[in-house]
Amino acid sequence: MDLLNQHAVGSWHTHDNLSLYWHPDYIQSHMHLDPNTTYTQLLEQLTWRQGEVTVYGKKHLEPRLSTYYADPHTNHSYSGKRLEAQPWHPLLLIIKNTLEATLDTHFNAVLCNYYRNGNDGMGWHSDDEPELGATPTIASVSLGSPRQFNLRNKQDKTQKMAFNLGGGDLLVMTGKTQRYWQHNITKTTQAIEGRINLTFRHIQPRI
Ligand SMILES: [Mn+2]
Repeated sequence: MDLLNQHAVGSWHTHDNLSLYWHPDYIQSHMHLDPNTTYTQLLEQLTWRQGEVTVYGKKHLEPRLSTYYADPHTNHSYSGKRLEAQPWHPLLLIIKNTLEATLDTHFNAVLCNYYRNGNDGMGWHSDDEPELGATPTIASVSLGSPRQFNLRNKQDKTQKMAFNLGGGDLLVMTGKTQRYWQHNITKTTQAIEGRINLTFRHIQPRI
């Protein structure tokens, strides 16, 4: 796969249509940003909202806050929720530009999620909305407290993989990962601080 340029030093995890690239401490080593400062800046400066999603016809408050920044006219929706594109925040733009250089790809949107504590999480799902295309590359940057990120095969749910994503880590999902695998963030009773997750995507224009 021609995804990465020669400067990337993370590791690939590939298995049965799963295609992941994990680069711990990416923010520190590649961008020379302090992950704690970056976390605090984004927590204070992004316009966080608790969204409502429709799952099996019922409306729920999402157990996390989120916000969406993107190029103009880049519409994105999931679980019956349409995301309103806001103009790029300068810090998100810096991270986007660095990721594009590392991964030799183009992103035009970022869905940002804020897990306030261990009671926030996200159930099993795939990022398989049609506007992402058949084989999306999604680059996820974690900031704040480490959280466990799990993956399982859709057909054979005994096939699993887990990552403890810490502040500054980059995890890229690509290839057929969204088609054949699901992911989640499990809730935990441990007393933990918040985590911000920036998921950079490329939304395909509507034809
Ligand atoms: Mn997801």
